[in-house]
Amino acid sequence: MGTALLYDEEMTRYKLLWLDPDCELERPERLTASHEALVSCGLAARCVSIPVRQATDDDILLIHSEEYLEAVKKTPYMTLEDLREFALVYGCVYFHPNSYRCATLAAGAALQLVDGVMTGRVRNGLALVRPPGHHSMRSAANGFCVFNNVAIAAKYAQQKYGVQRVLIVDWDIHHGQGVQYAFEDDPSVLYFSWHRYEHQKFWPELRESDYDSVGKDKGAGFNINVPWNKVGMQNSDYLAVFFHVLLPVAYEFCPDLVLVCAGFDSAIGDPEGEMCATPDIFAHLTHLLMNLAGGKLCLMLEGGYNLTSLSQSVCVTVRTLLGDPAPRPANLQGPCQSALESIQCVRAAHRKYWSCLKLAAGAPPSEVSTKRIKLEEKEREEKLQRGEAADSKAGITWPQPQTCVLPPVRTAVVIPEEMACPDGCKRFNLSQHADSLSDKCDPPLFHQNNHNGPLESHVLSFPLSLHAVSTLSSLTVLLGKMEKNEICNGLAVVGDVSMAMAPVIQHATSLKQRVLVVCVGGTEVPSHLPEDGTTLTVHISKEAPEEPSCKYYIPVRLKNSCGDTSGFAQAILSVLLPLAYEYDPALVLLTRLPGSGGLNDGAWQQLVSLLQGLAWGHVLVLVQECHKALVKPTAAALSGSPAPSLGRLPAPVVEDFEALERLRVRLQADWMLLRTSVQESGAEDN
Ligand code: X5A
Ligand code: ZN
Repeated sequence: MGTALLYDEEMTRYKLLWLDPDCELERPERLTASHEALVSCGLAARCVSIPVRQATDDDILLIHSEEYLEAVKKTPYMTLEDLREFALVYGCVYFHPNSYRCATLAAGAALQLVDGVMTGRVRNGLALVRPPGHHSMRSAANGFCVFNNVAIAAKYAQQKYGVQRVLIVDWDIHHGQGVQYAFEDDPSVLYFSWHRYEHQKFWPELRESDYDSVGKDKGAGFNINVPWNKVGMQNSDYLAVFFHVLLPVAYEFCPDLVLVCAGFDSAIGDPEGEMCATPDIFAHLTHLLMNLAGGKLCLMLEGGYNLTSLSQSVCVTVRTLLGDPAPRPANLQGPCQSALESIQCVRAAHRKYWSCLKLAAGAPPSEVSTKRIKLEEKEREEKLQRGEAADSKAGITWPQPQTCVLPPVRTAVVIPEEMACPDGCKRFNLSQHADSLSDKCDPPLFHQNNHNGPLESHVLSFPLSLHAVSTLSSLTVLLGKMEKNEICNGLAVVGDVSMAMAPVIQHATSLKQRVLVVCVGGTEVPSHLPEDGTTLTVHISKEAPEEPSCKYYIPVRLKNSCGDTSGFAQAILSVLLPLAYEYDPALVLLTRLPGSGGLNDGAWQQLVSLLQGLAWGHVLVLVQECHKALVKPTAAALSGSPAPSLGRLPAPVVEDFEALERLRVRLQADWMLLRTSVQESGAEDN
């Protein structure tokens, strides 16, 4: 199942015909540059190309009024003066004789993409369209938008395919007020938007873009606004919102389809957004959404006005949709105070609607924010007096997103001979690779054992069966190949997971690389864990100790074992992922130990899938022989199949939930990505 790319050159054939500084950003090159970038890095060729069609009147009327449609239909016949006058009625928008045609193609492309995904022809996709859609309203064009492509697509999916719940994620830097208005009282469409707001000083300057617009009537709780009250937001700020607001709610909502208002004006270099998140962040935003709704993910282009930043972001996004590993999420320093203030406010505003937010803190006293605004204004004035430009948009540069050579093997499995090799995987047993051991590029395995090698003496002092030795040896070779990026990820069935872990950790840390160890189940603290930061261990289990013993061993105690899927999901989304992203490992070792009973396969697959956002996807999974049945689902997740939806999550078990929250708060001093509220005391008090 592939990734669709929808594009039609026709959508480049309209432009601004008069002088208007507010509209000149929205130009045809946005589309040509994005598409050319996809072609030149070979991504377009890897996508399934689905033809674009025009949306019909009926399609457009799903969201817009007849009067408005009729008015737009007349624009192709208008004179320049008429067009100008027509556009003036609305805000921040222009019309061209070809605008109407392009707007029907933009909406039609979104619908074709929904058709492709809903019929199973493709798994996911991106529609590269102009004009954008999320600002347009029932009877009004606005903010470069004519028809609300994504809103139409959501209604269409519900009507044509009986889709019940649609999640719309709007990561464009502007508030898609058109989408908010369309679904404000509708609990079947959850709309999430973050946007530059600056306490209502930024366009469209609407009161209803603030965090306290949560939806109306039956739709209360189904509209989530995250206002950015400062420019310069970074990768950590975006990720913190995903981990602590969007993802927990999205998993609880359990959408059947995810649509994204994919505007890239939220990336660094964009003249509208003035944010500092780098294009690679879109790999992670995309990856983190790819396991919702069984992977049914449709992205429609909205904004994005810096052609370089836009093209890079589009490429990174499509690469991720195709299943390539995401770049390492380097240098995450935790969210800034202003972002934390917004996160705290949103969580507080929504805690009565979502059980995942039930324990969220209250909103910070508004005096905190007032104080900060005053301080900032003073700062700005001083800057201006010193002659520094208020915004230094010009000189912004950033490194090009990294790409890695795709390893020839995605998933290698070390499993008992009698087990069939799972689809899409390569069996990797030492006996079958005996020749490769003498290969020039392979480390001479048995030689390595003698000094500081992977199979250290204390490990070998266990009475090992020949089979166990050969499995451990296979693992060592496998790790070496992952290290060299010849294999992306791996899965091994071992007789004793806790024993197999030690040499693997040792091997990895001897390469002076950080290793994230995730243990699920297990009754005791894993032994042989270095405490010097070369590994970070997160131990999720019924029996995990109550208190962390050091910064790098984090027990997550779920008393109801892992059988409470809500608690488990919360542990993954709001504790494990933030820790893992901040730690930025070079390798992830995921182990499934006995005593993890009750955890359902779907939840396990979610974990396996989500962890692949780290370490360029280098994840090694060890499961104990008693969990042989996990081979198939684990291998599927490792080879890139989306995890199945967890279903509608029940309310979490209170005791576990409270313990998780206490743990998160306790760890906040060491791990900044775990923060969800402004620090009570601190520098800003003076
Ligand atoms: C789709 C989009 C922005 C309009 C900005 C008007 N519109 N100042 O990014
Ligand atoms: Zn925008």
